[in-house]
Amino acid sequence: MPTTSYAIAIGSNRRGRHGAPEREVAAAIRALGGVVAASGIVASAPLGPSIRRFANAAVLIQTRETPPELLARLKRIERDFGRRRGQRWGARVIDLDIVLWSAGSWAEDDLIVPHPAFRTRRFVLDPLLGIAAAWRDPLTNSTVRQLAHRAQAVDRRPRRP
Ligand code: A4P
Ligand code: MG
Repeated sequence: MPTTSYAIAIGSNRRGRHGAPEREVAAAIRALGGVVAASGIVASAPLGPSIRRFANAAVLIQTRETPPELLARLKRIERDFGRRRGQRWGARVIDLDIVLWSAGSWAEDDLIVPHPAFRTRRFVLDPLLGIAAAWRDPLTNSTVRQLAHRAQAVDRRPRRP
């Protein structure tokens, strides 16, 4: 495989051996390797049933790995960080999701790229905006900048009574 780029979203809302969630995210960025750009680490309110605040970040990496090879490595890192299985949406020491791939899209049962939920999630789009604003989603043809600004506008919309 020639070298391609991936955008990876990182999330944590549970302490691990590196410390608080922010420390776990920073350690995951170091563990990834091939990182060519990294966002800052932001705090975000949990989406979904978990009540614990998240630390989130996004990075760009360059690698010769195919999407399944990269996913296998991400899962090894998650395991190494002490993430337990069978707690979907639960509190986790580290969550590593493949968001975008420079070579386009990938669809298998257990691996879908672009990540199906990234287009409306500010905890993914806000960090990504600083490092990959011009990256185009191959499915909607929108840039990260457009998706991020749309998601920000939705959040600013007044709530109905
Ligand atoms: N999978 C499929 N496509 C991908 C992909 N592009 N990247 C499969 C990574 N994995 C992918 O993921 C479940 C399965 O999805 C994997 O085994 C893989 O084969 P998981 O990481 O084991 O479980 P999960 O993270 O609980 O599920 P999922 O669907 O990744 O959850 P989400 O959607 O990531 O939600 N709120 C805030 N503020 N910040 C967060 O980071 N994260 C979640 C997790 C919920 N709320 C949050 C945050
Ligand atoms: Mg995940």
